[in-house]
This record gives sequence, structure tokens and C-alpha cells, in this order.
Amino acid sequence: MLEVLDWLATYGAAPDGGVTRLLYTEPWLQAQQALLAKMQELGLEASFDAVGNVYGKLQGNRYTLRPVLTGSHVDTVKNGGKYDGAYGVVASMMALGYLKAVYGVPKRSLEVVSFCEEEGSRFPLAYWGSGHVTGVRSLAGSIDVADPEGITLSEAMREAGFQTANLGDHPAKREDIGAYIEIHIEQGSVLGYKKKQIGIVTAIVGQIRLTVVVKGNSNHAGTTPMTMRKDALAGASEMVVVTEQMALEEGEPLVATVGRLHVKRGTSNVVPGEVEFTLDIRHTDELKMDLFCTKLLTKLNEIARRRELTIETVENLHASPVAMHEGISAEIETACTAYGFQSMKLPSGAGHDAQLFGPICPSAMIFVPSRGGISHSPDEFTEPEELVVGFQTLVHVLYQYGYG
Ligand code: HGY
Ligand code: MN
Ligand code: MN
Ligand code: MN
Repeated sequence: MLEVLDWLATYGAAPDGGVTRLLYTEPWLQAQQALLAKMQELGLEASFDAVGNVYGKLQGNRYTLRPVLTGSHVDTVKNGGKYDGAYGVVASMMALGYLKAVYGVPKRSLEVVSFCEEEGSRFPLAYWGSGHVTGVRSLAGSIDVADPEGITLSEAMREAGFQTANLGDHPAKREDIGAYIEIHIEQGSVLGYKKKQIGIVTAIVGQIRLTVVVKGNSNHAGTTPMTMRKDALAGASEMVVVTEQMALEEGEPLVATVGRLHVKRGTSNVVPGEVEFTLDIRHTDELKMDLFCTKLLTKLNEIARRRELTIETVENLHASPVAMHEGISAEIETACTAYGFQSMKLPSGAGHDAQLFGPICPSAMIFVPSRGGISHSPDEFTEPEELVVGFQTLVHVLYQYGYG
């Protein structure tokens, strides 16, 4: 399993050790095609769906039982690590290959999925893969969304070989999934701090993602007096600082982040006329998350009014906090006890594809430690023996559902 993880990391590899696989780009396509071939080598029935998710199926012999789906996402953030998403895809794929080789045909089908995109790193449409499978994402209204280079989603899909016409709005939606189990790196430092090998996720925080566009007047930097400016960047900067201040006042577990800010047509001798930035707001409590978001947007509008700027906000994602399934979580705990692995229960501050499955089928997550809690960085790292402990736990749980 470990060498397969290194193999997958070669797709989109950068010299500094980072990995970049953005939706529908060449490294992304090569990785998905290579994973499909690897799944076939393992004896799984492998295929793409209409939006680029890759499935590998270990067919069961009792058709009345709903399949259990396991997997994660193949895409990365820009210059990310080699474990986020990829570990879940590889561990799940190798687990099904192992179960097939040792135990043969399961009673219920077991499927691995490599979701085409979860991060929202290229287009502001996080969970594009699992969102389509669960019906949260639709082609309608998304197909003309553009990436920072101005390439639309439909152009990118066609470029990668996926058709976009006559597909309907939900060409990849599934209604048949019996349960979803995802193994993932923790991307935090709790397991390391508590010296635990396995995290059993209790819940995934809610998440709101917005794009904010601030407009003023671009003007000459030399001839426009300070008192006569409508400076979109100065206004956006005040909004960024206020976002941090309000989040600090709100207190944990709320977090609010401006991860990307872009000065449109930015030039050193021009007063900025247009700025676009992103907002990422998370909380374990949906009502508090929504209330904070409303309060923050009210404040940002006040700043815009005072500065005679305009502000537009687009909500790209509104994912509710989701509790994980206690029954499957109990199976994970039983597996850890059987092997003598140290485990603990904890919430996830990171979003995951399991967040979209939680409302429609029993879903659970297994975490393995992240060294120093670092993720979304080339320094993301998990010890090989910890990766194997997670793999053994996943195999044990999938065995129960497939053969038990
Ligand atoms: O942003 C997240 O929480 C996840 O890594 N996509
Ligand atoms: Mn992830
Ligand atoms: Mn991530
Ligand atoms: Mn809400």
C-alpha cells in the first residue's frame, strides 16, 4: 500500500515535494486513468462516471444488499501534500484488492471511489465529485463557472474528455449506497498530542464558503487625492482584518479564513477598482455558524457603504455539521480493540466527502495522525506504520460489512 501511495504522488508532483492535481487538468486525468487501471489489476470492475469519479467494484453475490462505498478524493490543494485524499483512495483500493484475494466474493458489493474533486481548488465548487453522487451538486448553474484563468467548467470537462451536453443536471447521482466509510489523515494534531493511532470521527464541522467581490473606482495613483478615492483593496483589507477580529471575539470552535484575495487588473500605479476574496467559515453548531455569517456580512456591507464601495457575495457551499454513524463507529472501535490499537473519538475540523454522505446513508470516518498537525502543505506527513495501522483497521471493518 505504501509504494502505491508514493506512486500516486508522482502525478502532479512538484520538485519541492508538493503535489498539485486540480480538477480536469492533465495530472488529474492521468492519476484517475492510472487508478482505474490499478483497480482493474486488483480484479475490480473499474469505470469513470459522467463527471470523472472513478469507481472500483468488488461485486457481491447477494443483490438485495446495498453496496458499501469506501474511498476519498484524488484532487489536491495547490502544492498540497501527498496524503490528503490520496491515502483514502489508495488504502480503500488496496483493501478491496486484499479482501478479494483472500476471501473471494463478498455477500454485499464493496466499492472504492476516487472522487474527482473535493477541495474546490480550481473552481469554487468544493465537493464536485461526492456532491454529484449525493445530488448536492448539479451541472445546471455550475457548468459556466470559471477558474482564475477564465476557463469554464464545461470547457475543462470537455478538455478532459467528458461530455457536457444532454447529460441532465445529475448524471452521476446514486440512490443505492448502503453506507460510506472514509479513511483520511487527521490534518490536525490531536491524535499526535494524545498519542493515539486511530481517530474515530464523531462529527464533521459545518462549512460555509463564499466569494466576495468589492468594487470601487480604479484611478490614477498619482493624481487622485486620498480623500477622493474609492479604493477596493483598502476596503477589502479592512474587511479581512474585521473577519479575523470577529472570529476571535466569537471564540472557538468557530474559524473564519480568507484564503484567496485577487486584485483584478492590479497595477502598482493604479488605485484598485475591484477585488475578489474568499471566505471560509466553520463551526460545529449550524445555527451559530449561520448567525456569525449573517453578522459578518452585515459588518462587511457597513464597511463598503462607509467607503462608497459596492459588495457582492456568492455562497458556493453551505455544508451542515454532520454526525457520523454510531454503529459503524462502534465497528471501528471493535477493530482497534481486536488489534490493540490506541483509538479515540474526536470531531473533524476539516471538511470531507463523508460530510455529504452523512445525511443520506450511515457514514463513518477513520483518522490516522498527521505529523505536527500539518496539512495542505508539502510538509504533510504520516508515519508508514501509522498508515498501515489505519489500513488494517479499514480492512477489518470492510470485512465485517462485506463477509461478516
Ligand atoms: O477544506 C477542507 O477542510 C478539506 O481539506 N477540503
Ligand atoms: Mn481531504
Ligand atoms: Mn484537503
Ligand atoms: Mn446552515
